[in-house]
Amino acid sequence: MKKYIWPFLALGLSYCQEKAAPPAPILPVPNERQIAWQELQYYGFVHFNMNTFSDREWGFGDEKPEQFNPTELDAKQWARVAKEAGMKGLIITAKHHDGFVLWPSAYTEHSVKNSPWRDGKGDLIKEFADACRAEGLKVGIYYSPWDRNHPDYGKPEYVTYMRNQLTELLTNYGEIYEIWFDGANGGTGWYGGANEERKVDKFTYYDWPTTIDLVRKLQPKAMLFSDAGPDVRWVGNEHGFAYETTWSNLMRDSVYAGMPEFSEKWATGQENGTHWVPAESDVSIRPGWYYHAYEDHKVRTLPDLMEIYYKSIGQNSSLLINFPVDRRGLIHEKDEEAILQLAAKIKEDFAVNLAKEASAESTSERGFGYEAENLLDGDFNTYWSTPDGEIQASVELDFGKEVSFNRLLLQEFVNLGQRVKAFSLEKEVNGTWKKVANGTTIGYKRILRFPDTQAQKIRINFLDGKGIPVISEIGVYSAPALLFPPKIIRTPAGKVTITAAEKSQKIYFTTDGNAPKSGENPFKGELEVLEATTVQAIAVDPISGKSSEPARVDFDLAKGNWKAVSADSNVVRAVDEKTQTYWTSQNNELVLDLGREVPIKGFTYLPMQARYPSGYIAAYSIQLSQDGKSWKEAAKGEFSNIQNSPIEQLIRFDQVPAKFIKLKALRTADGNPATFGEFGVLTK
Ligand code: FUL
Ligand code: CA
Repeated sequence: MKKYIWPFLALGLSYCQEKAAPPAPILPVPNERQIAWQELQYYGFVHFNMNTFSDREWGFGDEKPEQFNPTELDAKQWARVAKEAGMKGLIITAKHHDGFVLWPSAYTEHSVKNSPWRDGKGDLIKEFADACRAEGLKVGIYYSPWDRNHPDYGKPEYVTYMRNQLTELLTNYGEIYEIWFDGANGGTGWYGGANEERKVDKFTYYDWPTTIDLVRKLQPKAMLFSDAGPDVRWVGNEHGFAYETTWSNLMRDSVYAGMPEFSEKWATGQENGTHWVPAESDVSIRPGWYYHAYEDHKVRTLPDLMEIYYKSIGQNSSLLINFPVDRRGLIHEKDEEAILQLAAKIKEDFAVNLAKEASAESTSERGFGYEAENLLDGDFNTYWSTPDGEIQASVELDFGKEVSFNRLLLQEFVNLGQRVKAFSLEKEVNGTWKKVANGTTIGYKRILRFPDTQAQKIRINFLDGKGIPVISEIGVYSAPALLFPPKIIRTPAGKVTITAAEKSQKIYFTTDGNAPKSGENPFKGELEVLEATTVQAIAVDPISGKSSEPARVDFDLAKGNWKAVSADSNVVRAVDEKTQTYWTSQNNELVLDLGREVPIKGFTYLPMQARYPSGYIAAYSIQLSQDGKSWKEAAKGEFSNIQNSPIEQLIRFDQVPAKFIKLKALRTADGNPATFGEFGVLTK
């Protein structure tokens, strides 16, 4: 509306025209601490402590300080990676459930001061804080209330211990931006040698109000995280996903840290929540929070990480990605590579805000100072709003020419409360409006993803809310397709499916060993592979024409006609072509009837891929038979390093025709019954 006014006239008007009254806040609203924090959005976790050396996720508490011995620890490397990844801060596990502390606390001997690291003179919290600040990162502290080492855990004395340690942490290391209180408490522990289960009433035992007062006194700017806040809440899962409807409002008084029904009932926040307690999505870049060499091949892929980004930051939540720092004391090369790929892709997706070049008009405007132009100025603190009572309104953007886009970003000026409950995006097609996408809540930031669409004019309709819309920013982007080698999988019956990371992409494939080419042999969903065949495929973005790197799977015999010989019906999980399922064999062997005689030249064994490994075969014997009764050993040997690297093992031997095959575990890595993630026969 204002765009036709000459600059001097606008200037004159701004002198004589008073800014209209701002919208009244809708409670709850964020406090100053929360307003400063919400801009950070993206920061990192460092899980590095005793578990790194005991190879556990939850240490029992009986570990010895001598075990803590990183060889090349360099907190500067952590900070450099986090900074390059675009993170704004880092949070370190100063003390995890096993009780070992990373600083020379005066209140315990269970600390770095009794470890070989830096001859017991090290202070990792100091090194960490210095490294972060040198990179301009904010410093955060994770402190586990549960302590499986401390003899007094469960008694009032322990709560004093906890406060003494918090006082050290919050006094000696400069400004702390977030303090992270974990809600986990499994009960059992070493507890100074008592070796027992200690249950505490999580609601009353820690006397949180007193601890919160202490934190406020020592670090008035620090955000306090726990399931229940008070400043920032857990998102309720460890996948890094917030919800399509995510409120920063929380019925805070109904929630306490560690309550069992939290995820189901409270994690999304509530429209009528009484307090401002925004969500934080925490997720590890690997399955575990702590480093395990056996997860080196399970670092999250770029599509996974992008999904996390859009479902956390894109759904009104901050994002906390964890680095399981390794035994050297470094962020592993693979984790670094993955996080930098994510950073590059985010940059690419949001490189150009098409809305910046557009003109904006709204169906209704609050008055001077709240114009639709405020939506496009890149400033969160300027916003568009409507007259009191006008909850429904639309904003129209005219790009001046047809543009192609697939992302809509909206920010509510939540400093006046979260309001929007429903909105939609439409585009103009020959004079009529057609729906493109819609959403529910917005909050600090909401990003909608939808297939590429073209238009010169779009409009955003604010359809329902707790009050009039108060919107800071609109962004419209054309994110280049995520080109990733497609996934190639097969059913036991031999049906092959090939899927790309994004639906709009075309897939081209080959089965003759040649490299797939764009435009040649498109995948139409019909492919059967029963014999040894190499399937290769690429994904091609229809708009840019760009191709992904090829994916390649060397299939061998399909497993549909095989019969696993076992009384346990779960045995099928060893040959179901699913890498995530596994079978545990009580007699340490897997016997298969292949249904016909085949020329066997070897086999493949995929160890179980589930989170907590058990029964990896470390030494094997492979035996063949014509009748399932008399067996002949075809090969025997070792799967070296399987514990640390549980990838598919492939063993070849001289061809033998056989109808039956048996894989026998001579030894498992941990002595537990043998497990089989997936077994295959090689004929080529
Ligand atoms: C959980 C803990 O039990 C995990 O070990 C990890 O620290 C994660 C961030 O929080 O509750
Ligand atoms: Ca603005």
